[in-house]
Amino acid sequence: MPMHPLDPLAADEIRQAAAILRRDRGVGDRWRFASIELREPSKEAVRAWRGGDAPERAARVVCWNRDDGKAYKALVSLTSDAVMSWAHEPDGQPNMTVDEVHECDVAMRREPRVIEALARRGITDMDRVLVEAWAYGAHLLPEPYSDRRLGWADVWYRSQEGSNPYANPVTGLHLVIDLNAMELLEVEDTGAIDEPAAMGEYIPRLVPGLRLRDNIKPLEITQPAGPSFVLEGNLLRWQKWSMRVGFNYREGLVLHTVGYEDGGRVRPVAHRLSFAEMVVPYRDPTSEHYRRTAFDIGEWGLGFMTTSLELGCDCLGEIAYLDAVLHDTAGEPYTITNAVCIHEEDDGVLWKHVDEVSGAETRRMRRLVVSFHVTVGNYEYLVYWRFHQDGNIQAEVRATGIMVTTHFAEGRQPPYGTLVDERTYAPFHQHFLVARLDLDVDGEENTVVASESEALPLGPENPHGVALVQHETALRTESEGMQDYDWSVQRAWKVINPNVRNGLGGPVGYKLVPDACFPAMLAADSPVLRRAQVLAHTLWVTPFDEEERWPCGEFVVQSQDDRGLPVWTAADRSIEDTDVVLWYVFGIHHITRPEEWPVMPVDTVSFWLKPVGFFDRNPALDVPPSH
Ligand SMILES: [Cu+2]
Repeated sequence: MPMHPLDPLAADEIRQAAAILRRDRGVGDRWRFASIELREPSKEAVRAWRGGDAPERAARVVCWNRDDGKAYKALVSLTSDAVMSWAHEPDGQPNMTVDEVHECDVAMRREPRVIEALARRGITDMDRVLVEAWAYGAHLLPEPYSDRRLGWADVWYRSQEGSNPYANPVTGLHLVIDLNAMELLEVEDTGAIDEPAAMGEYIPRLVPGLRLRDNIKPLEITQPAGPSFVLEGNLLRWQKWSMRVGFNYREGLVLHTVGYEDGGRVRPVAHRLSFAEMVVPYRDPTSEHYRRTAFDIGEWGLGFMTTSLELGCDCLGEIAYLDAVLHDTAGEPYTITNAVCIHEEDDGVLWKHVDEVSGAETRRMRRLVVSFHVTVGNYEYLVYWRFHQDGNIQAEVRATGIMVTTHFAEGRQPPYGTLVDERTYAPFHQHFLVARLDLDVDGEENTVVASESEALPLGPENPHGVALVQHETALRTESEGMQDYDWSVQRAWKVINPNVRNGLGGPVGYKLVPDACFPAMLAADSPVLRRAQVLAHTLWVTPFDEEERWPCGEFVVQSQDDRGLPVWTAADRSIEDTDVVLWYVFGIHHITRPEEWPVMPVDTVSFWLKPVGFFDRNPALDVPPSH
């Protein structure tokens, strides 16, 4: 199978990119590769590509020298085996890496000061200790070390072999670590000694008195003739939908060139769909949690955090899997097997009517699901893109895993969290997800329209008070594109192509149907909001620029200010009748519950993209009856 220009970098390409920088830029043993990914070709190049010849291939690379702390961004041509650009990046730090977190855990468990602090608490088996580094925001960096690459760490303890470390936080003990020197700089120790409180185990053999339900009969999904989708390399086709499946270290799954076949041709819907940032501020100012703001995409990377999926557990039915190829900090590739799951699901009734004379017509709905799962420390995020027969697209995210908890004095109620076990509380926090939606509705020249309802006042034209009208307001500039959810007018946003008309005379369009949006509830000058100004609005709209990928900036580790959306939109560019990108903010306002301990049942949020005048009528009239 010839390589497509949008195919992720293969293992030998990753190796080659690293080798070129070692050869031509003196990248040595003391350096780390933070990221090596495909430099995606332009839209023109993708459209023009007709197969055959190997496409021009290039890699984006971020690496840094541990000795002087300097980070560089490089563009490397794999086709011509040369460095195309190489630039020092003075602001912020490259993303956190799997290697550092692991090396930090190993090194800190050998530190005499850590061993001593734990011994005072009666913890002596260092094999059962977990030291987990988190990234800093610039405003919290301890003064004497603020020019270094730092991590701060929690300490956790497994009460027995193989048990859950997050069940036992070591209260009052935090470490500040120079991640380049892997040197312990400070031990913050309140000396607190807790009685173990929580029953935080979820593995059946470790849960006291647990009896598993025994009245569940097998439920099997079989597709004797195989699934209805076709996967050729990374090209996925299913009924009328087609798309290319991509993957990178940061966004994880990326869907490219999403189109719907209609009237014998593929009509473009989206050029690229992904999750571009995720911000999780903990809303607890106490000493255990005030630093705890995670940028799960910018700091950690959904790709790097992706876990292998297992048939029958993670995905049920006739599954096709795609592996993902990533790399370690030495630039050596490795494979995550079964990283992306592709399958189809029955989804109940699609449409139905019962007529007194002709009887019932019912169609069952199928949907195509492309999904992946990530584990970021204690938490899991499960991401599902679902494509429906009626042209709808749903993006769903499920949060699960183990909540962060802290011991709390007996008989009291914590002010910034919920008691979830004896003397144990889980702090409130929020999970903001930022979807990057590069829609191309029947082509690139699109306009975003705010769509609102208004109930007209009583009057001669409206004597019964039932009149409802719809207002459509085109968003012409980036400042107008900063939009907030408004329940009172049922505000939604339509991406229309004013140059392409449907059979009824209107512009073709797709509607972003907002759901799971909530206000940031952060003061305008709060450090978290300064680093993630994207959270201040539900929607941002920008004109497409291939370099504008990360809404809170590329280097969010130790960032002071958001160097993404607020910087780009300061020019207040036109977003009318052009190639637009939507940045949609939604997520979970997580007011913790006892039922979410010791492991959290999924909390599920989603939004929809629905055709609005994209088709002239119900596009699923042609779905055959299933009996
Ligand atoms: Cu949560």
